[in-house]
Order: sequence, then C-alpha cells, then structure tokens
Amino acid sequence: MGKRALLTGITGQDGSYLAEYLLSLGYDVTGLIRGQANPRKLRVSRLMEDLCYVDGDMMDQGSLVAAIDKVQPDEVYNLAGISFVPMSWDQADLVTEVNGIGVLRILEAIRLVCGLNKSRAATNGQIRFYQASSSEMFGKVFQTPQCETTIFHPRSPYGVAKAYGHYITQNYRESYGMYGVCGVLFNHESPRRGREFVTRKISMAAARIKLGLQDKLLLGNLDAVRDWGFAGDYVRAMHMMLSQDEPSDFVIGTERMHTVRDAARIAFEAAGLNWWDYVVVDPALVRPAEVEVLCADATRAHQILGWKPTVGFEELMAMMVESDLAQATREMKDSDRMMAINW
Ligand code: NDP
Ligand code: GDR
Repeated sequence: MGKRALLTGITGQDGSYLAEYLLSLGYDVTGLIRGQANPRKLRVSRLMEDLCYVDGDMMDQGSLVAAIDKVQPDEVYNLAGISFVPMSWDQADLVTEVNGIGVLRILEAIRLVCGLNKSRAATNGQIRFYQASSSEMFGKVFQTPQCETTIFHPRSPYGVAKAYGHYITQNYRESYGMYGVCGVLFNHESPRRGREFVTRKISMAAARIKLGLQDKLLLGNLDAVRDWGFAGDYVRAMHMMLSQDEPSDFVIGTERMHTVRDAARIAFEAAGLNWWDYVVVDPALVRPAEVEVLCADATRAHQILGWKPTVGFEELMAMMVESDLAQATREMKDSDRMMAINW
C-alpha cells in the first residue's frame, strides 16, 4: 500500500504541484478543503482525478482533529495560509490566526490523534509534519545571503505569524519528539501563481498588452530584490525534507538575485515589448515596511538533501508569459463567441 499524505492548501499553487508530485510517487493524496462549495476545488480536481478530499479549516481545531483522524496520514504538509503579504496589514488578526495559530492547531491535532505520547516514537504511527515557513521571516536582513542560522526580523504581520509557526513547529519537535520540519522557502512562482503576486501580475500584463487587452502596468517598488524559483522544483524539496531520518529545517532558494525591474524587463522581452513603454510606478503599491533584499544560501539543502533547482529565472518568466498569452488568447476567443451569440 502507498503512503498517505494529507495536504492543507491543496487549492493553492504549491498544493497543486505537491499533490501531482506525490501522486506520481504512488502516494494516496488527500487535500483539506475549506468552506462551502469552494470554487478552487474544481480547478484542482480538473488537474488531478485521483485526489481525495476532506473538509476542514485552519481556524477550526475540531475540524483538523477530525481530518487527521479520518485520513490517518503518514505525512502532513501544511501549505495552508493567507499568502499575500500586503493583506496582512489590512487583516492582521486573521492572518495571525491562520498562518500562526493555525500551525499550533494542526500540531495539536496530530498529537491528539497519534495519542499524546506516541508522537515521540519514530515507529508506531508517527505522523511526519512539514511546515511552510517563509523567507519573509528574515525581513530586514542581517546578512545576505540568508541561511538556516540567519536571525529573523520580520517586516509584516505575515512574517511575524510565519515566525510563530516556525518556532512552534521546532518547539513541538523538541518538546514532544514530533517529526516536524520547516522549509524556509524563498519566492517560487509558476503559471499557477496567484494573479496578485508581482511575477504573475507582470507576466499577465505583458501577455495582455501584447494582445491589445491592456495599456499599462502599475507596479510598486521596482528596486525590491528577490530570489525567485520555480514552484515545481520547490515541492520536490518539501518531500525530500520529510524523507530524512532525522527532522531538521532547510532553506530553499536558487541563490540568484533579481529586481522587480528585471522581472518586468525579462517578461516584456519574452512578449517582444519594451517594459519601460508600459510600466508606471504607483506609490499606493509601495508597502508600509518593505523587505528590500532576499537571497538564499541553500548550501545545506544541496549537501544533505541533494536538492538543486532546474529552472532559471529567465526560463521561468518566459514560461509564465507563454502560458498567459495562451490563456488571454482563449479568453479573447470566448468573448468573441459570446459577442456573436449576443448579437
Ligand atoms: P496560495 O495562496 O496559492 O495557497 C494558499 C492555500 O491556503 C489555498 O489552498 C487556500 O485555500 C488555503 N487556505 C487559506 N486560508 C485557509 C484556512 N483558513 N483554512 C484552510 N486553508 C486555507 O499559496 P502558495 O501555494 O503559494 O503557498 C503555500 C504556503 O507556502 C503558504 O502558507 C505560503 O504562505 C507559504 N510560502 C509560499 C511561498 C511562495 O513563494 N509561494 C514562499 C514561502 C512560503 P482556499 O482555496 O480555500 O483559499
Ligand atoms: P512577496 O511576493 O511579498 O515577496 O511574498 P510579491 O510577489 O507579492 O512581492 C515581491 C516584491 O515585489 C514588490 N512589488 C510588488 N508586489 C506585488 N504583489 N504587486 C506589485 O504591484 C508590486 N510592485 C512591486 C513587493 O513590494 C515585493 O518587494 C511571496 C509570497 O508568496 C509569500 O507568501 C511568501 O512567503 C514569500 O513570497 C516568500
């Protein structure tokens, strides 16, 4: 029988890639779905027919206990989160509940379902736990590049909540002997990235401007530096972390730095356009406290996990623009068809 994995955040970017990857390895994969008739469930079930689902919400302790009890997983990947950093200034309480206390709730659920003390035993039904930590915890960085021992200085309520989730996972490992690991992942993108994030906002704008559907692209801080990789590469690292004999935390990134300006230049070039003809800086999009520079030192992941990224930044942006050109073209055809019907 294959191993059983329970994924929170199955309807998100990482959940969809990780589910595909684990299914390809022969796992039984169950995704936690929240809400009533969640519209994003349809999107993920179209991608993968073999997925199972269980109801639950990171805000609801009982639902997490019930989900783990029902699925009896070997591995839990906690990818659920409110992942858009600017939202954390507007709804700090909610983001703290989901991204911070939510981690405590799922750890408690695992501990209860395992039997309070059994979580110590490496055999006998121990459930392995992966926590989606973030490079946002480094925030106002003390050193560049950032590695597993770099001090945290989060700059947003999102980063603060993620730091809580990180420390509570470490604490449950140390207090109860739980197999819990934190992947400190740097930004990772794909054609499935949410439209609110800067790379996808840029790739969509390049495609839509190329097709005459949009005139301008409003951006905030063009000088922000990030280490952007491909989500498909990063979900392999999550599984590698949970496959180690001893639980420990890893930084995952490409070790390459690019500015938002670079991202715009590369994407617009991929569409055959000059970015400076279309990009307009909107001060309203500049954050109250910015994370200026992030770049991973992923030496430990290379040496211990044998993990390496396979997709470079130029290739990633080109892949996203190509996908958005195809999608925008489909949307144009659909709207032409609708016009014809309406006439
Ligand atoms: P997405 O925003 O694409 O997905 C977030 C997922 O969390 C969705 O499935 C969403 O479900 C779910 N979710 C939100 N609130 C709740 C809740 N209350 N209960 C249950 N599920 C909930 O994020 P990504 O896939 O990009 O990221 C996955 C995780 O990794 C997140 O925790 C993010 O913070 C973290 N991370 C991401 C990085 C990145 O660059 N992508 C880097 C480092 C960390 P629904 O469809 O119901 O809204
Ligand atoms: P980030 O990703 O905040 O790093 O969090 P995002 O793509 O939102 O921003 C990256 C950088 O681009 C600058 N920026 C803009 N950002 C957005 N979204 N929109 C704009 O118009 C814009 N203009 C400039 C931002 O100021 C920022 O510096 C992502 C999320 O996936 C988190 O969940 C995750 O934890 C971190 O990556 C690692």
